Amino acid sequence: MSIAVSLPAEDKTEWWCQMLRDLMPDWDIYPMSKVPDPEKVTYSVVWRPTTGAMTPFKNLKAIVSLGAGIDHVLADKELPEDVPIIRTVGTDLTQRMKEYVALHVLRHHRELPAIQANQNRQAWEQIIVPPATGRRVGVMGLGNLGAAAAELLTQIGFQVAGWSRAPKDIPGVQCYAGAEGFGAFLEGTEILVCLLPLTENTRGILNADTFNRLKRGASVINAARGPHLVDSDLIEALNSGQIGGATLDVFHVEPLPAAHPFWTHPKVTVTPHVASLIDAPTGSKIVAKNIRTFQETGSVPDLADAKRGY
Ligand code: NDP
Ligand code: OXD
Repeated sequence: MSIAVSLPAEDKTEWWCQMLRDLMPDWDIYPMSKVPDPEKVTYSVVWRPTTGAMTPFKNLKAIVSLGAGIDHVLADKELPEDVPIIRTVGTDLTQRMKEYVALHVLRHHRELPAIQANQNRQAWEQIIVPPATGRRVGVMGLGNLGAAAAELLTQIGFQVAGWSRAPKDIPGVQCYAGAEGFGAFLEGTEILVCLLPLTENTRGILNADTFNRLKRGASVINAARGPHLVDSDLIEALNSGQIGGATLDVFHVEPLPAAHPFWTHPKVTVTPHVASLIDAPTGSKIVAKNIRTFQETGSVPDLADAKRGY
């Protein structure tokens, strides 16, 4: 019974292995590259695994994604077939995402980037903004993270709309669903927050057509995945004024390449995929609990549906 752990950075892999060993002393836990007997590996714990890395594990019972998203696992085109994928989610991670969304929605709502730019040139200019009750925020994705963020935004006072695949009922949130609800969801939105999983249906969804349906000057916050966004469409929309500002936590290529225009665009805030960063001390407890539960019962509440893509 052994567990193989793989993250892109070796020191992080070692850190996670150590945390898991402390919590699961009865298991053999190895960095994936140092597994002595691949036949004995029954669980893998991964973030962005390399293609084919799990092929030698013929007795895998489950793959644990070190994150809520599973797109980084499904990106492995040689992934062992029909092995359940467990998402790593929890109140701690949801809380972090709520903080990130509230911070950046309020920042755009209160025009903080413009106020900071004014301070830089010592300009005393009072920008008048409506109260939150006069602002419509749209949240794309109403899962663990989107629903929690939407609820928090209603508590601050925003008019909140939400969009999901299947219809939802969230107190205080105007909910829309499916392709047929997308246009009505976007209409009048001044701050758009993306918390969708990356699937074939959502790739590129933050595009020119979507931006053109928002209120002119709207802001966009993408804390989901880089490929949700068509980068060139955002730059065009920012330059034309259709989009007033953007906060981006995730990118097509991470780390964001030095030459990428987002780094220096005056209307873009770049954060380095930290919206809800999972750390080993907290995350290892969730992972250990999930592996134990799966081992005992053959299931866990946070199983992803690989066919659906999330
Ligand atoms: P969930 O799986 O809990 O929720 C996904 C939501 O998206 C659901 O409401 C689902 O609808 C909706 N959805 C999926 N496909 C579509 C579609 N085609 N059209 C409309 N709605 C759709 O995911 P989480 O909330 O846990 O996480 C969301 C994403 O956030 C993750 O996949 C990950 O990519 C990203 N993330 C980013 C982090 C960061 O630090 N930047 C940290 C953690 C996650 P329905 O409910 O009807 O199924
Ligand atoms: C996740 C992430 O998917 O951190 O959890 O991006």
